[in-house]
Amino acid sequence: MFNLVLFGPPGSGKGTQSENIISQFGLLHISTGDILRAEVAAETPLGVEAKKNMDNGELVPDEVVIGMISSKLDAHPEAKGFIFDGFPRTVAQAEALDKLLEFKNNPINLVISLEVKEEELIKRLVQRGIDSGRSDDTEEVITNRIKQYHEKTAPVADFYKEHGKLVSVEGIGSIGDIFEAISAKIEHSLA
Ligand code: B4P
Repeated sequence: MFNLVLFGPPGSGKGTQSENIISQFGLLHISTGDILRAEVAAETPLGVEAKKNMDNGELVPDEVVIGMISSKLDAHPEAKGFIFDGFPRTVAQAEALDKLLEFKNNPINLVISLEVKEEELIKRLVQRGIDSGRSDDTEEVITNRIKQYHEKTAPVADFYKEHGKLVSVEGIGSIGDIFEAISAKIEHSLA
């Protein structure tokens, strides 16, 4: 089993690169952003509550997101590995994930951090907002999402660095070139 965390600020390309990684390495994709957007679209009680956080650029509470991950892991005992996209986003989530995986005897093998400077993140997300109409891609909300990232999510990188699992990949350039750099890190870790 191979478990990978794709880490980075909002708009760094986690979702974009996950698609390539899944098809190349056959890992099962778990994107908390996608799961939450599906709950919002279905207007479930969880989705109605989560939408308030998401539309303000805030994180959804840890216990909600951890519960979602736990159910996803349980639902796929056949998986040969998982790619965690957009999770963990707080140190509490990272600790909870370690506990869930410890229970299954399959720890996180590798954490890839996509490095993208702030002005590029804002440019990409504003453009995505124009193209897709995503309600959390307005300039005001993006500013808060980046603030939340620095306050709550950036410490997750230190958590994995201390555990010797973090590697960085330059996240600016063509999607194909970035994918090649990511693949090299995964191949190295698998070898
Ligand atoms: P997410 O859905 O995780 O989204 P994201 O951080 O905005 O995007 P990502 O990094 O995946 O970027 P993408 O590939 O799409 O989170 C949304 C919200 O959900 C959060 O704000 C939070 O409220 C909530 N949430 C999710 N997980 C949570 C958790 N664990 N705990 C609490 N709350 C949680 O790329 C962005 C854009 O850039 C795209 O338009 C793409 O086409 C473009 N792009 C990608 N790569 C590029 C490249 N190399 N060059 C140019 N453009 C590129």
